[in-house]
Amino acid sequence: MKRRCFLRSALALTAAPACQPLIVRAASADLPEISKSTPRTFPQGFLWGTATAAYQVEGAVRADGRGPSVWDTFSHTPGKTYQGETADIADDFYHLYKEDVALMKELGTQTFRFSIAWPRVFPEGTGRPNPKGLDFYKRLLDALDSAGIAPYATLFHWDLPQALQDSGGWTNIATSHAFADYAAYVASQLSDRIQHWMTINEFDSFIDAGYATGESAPGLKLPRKDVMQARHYAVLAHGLAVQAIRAAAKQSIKVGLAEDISGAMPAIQDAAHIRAAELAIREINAQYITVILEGRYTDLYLRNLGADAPHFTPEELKVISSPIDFLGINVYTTQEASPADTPEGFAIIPRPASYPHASSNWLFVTPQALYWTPKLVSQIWGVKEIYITENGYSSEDILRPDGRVLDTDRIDYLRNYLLELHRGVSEGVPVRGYFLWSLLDNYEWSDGFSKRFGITYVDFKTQKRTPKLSYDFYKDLIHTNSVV
Ligand code: PNW
Repeated sequence: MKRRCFLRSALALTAAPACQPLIVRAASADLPEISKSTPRTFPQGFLWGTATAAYQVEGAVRADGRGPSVWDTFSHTPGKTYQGETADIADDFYHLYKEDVALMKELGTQTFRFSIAWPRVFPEGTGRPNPKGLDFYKRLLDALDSAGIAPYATLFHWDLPQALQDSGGWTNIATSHAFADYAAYVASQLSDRIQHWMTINEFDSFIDAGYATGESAPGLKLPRKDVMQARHYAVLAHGLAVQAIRAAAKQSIKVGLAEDISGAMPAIQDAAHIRAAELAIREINAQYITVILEGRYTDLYLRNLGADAPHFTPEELKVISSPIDFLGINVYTTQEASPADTPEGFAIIPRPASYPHASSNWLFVTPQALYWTPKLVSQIWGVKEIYITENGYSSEDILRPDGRVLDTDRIDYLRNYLLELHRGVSEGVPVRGYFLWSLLDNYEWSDGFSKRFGITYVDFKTQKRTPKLSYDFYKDLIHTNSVV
């Protein structure tokens, strides 16, 4: 009772007469001034940014000739998303992008990661491009340029043109070639203004969740063999696009991708656990990052799949492993590995029920993910340039009557993760920049608008933007290039 009284008084949330003596003490002038903790400063030139994706923010799904994507179909299918919510309007970024670029400028970010909607550029997936769709990105690039913010563009963040899905989507190799053609076209049109390109965002989230569990668009539950083949065609699409972008580019550009690499970290820091984490990262990412960086599927991956293993050719493996200039990793969470006497040589420790998580119940709070994931990736594969292409937190944000959103749990999450990132960078892990997910609350896929990841609160009825306390936290951090 006493304790609660103190807290209420200190925060001055309620006038509680019984707490008066404590308020008097807090206001007293003879308290010592408490110093800040030592700032952990990032290297000069470290890049700070925010990230978004087309379908999650743009809205305007029928504007200027945009064709339907699998996400339009999926979100309009009853029972697929939270309360049937769709991103028909979302943040209306298509019309409000100038206001949002102003928010970025005020924040002080040097970079912005966004995705280009394939169905805006090729409404049917292939065939004739739609110049009006591309014009939107030219307008956005103009606004970013005036604000001095460098664009980092992703070509595919899950919004596959529905027409391609109608002929099998990622289970059809024609989709891989269509993607390369789309990538070549966009690069030919925009590479004079965009230096950093990412082919694909998070394979697992549109292949495994789209074709195996059905939780994401197109919402299918296909036999394992078909899903394994779709995985292969998706990494093939990445490789073909890397080559296509380079061939079409008008200036020296950098190509990479953004992968939600399944992380693993040592449960405790001894040599055996570190080794287990190393083995785990390579093996549990065999189907995506490992084949992209090594040009081969691991023996264990192929053996475990048996007759369901994908069909592939040596030429395809060469294409898939086309050299990239940087690796983008989306880092939200990780899991603990320990050594095991199994063919894999590692085991993933099941999480205790009390493991803390965000509002999204998959987002377990593991700050050390930002230390271990980039460190292991750089050391296992010799990657020289890494970006954290996403990191963020869903909070039960409340817009208070005074118009503020005090998202202290998000701040705590970001501070702890960034301290760990700083630890790695100080030890030489080659991370060049960090993109916070997300600038704005937005459409969180099948969770609809029920999960808020933004550092800016969005009222989806009025489209009013309200920077949260975490926006101020990030602004200070960028301004000082330090986490404190
Ligand atoms: C990423 N998981 O998705 C996506 O790139 C974003 O579009 C998305 O809004 C953001 O993270 C937040 O969810 C993920 O289950 C979805 O581990 C699910 C997982 C990870 C990333």
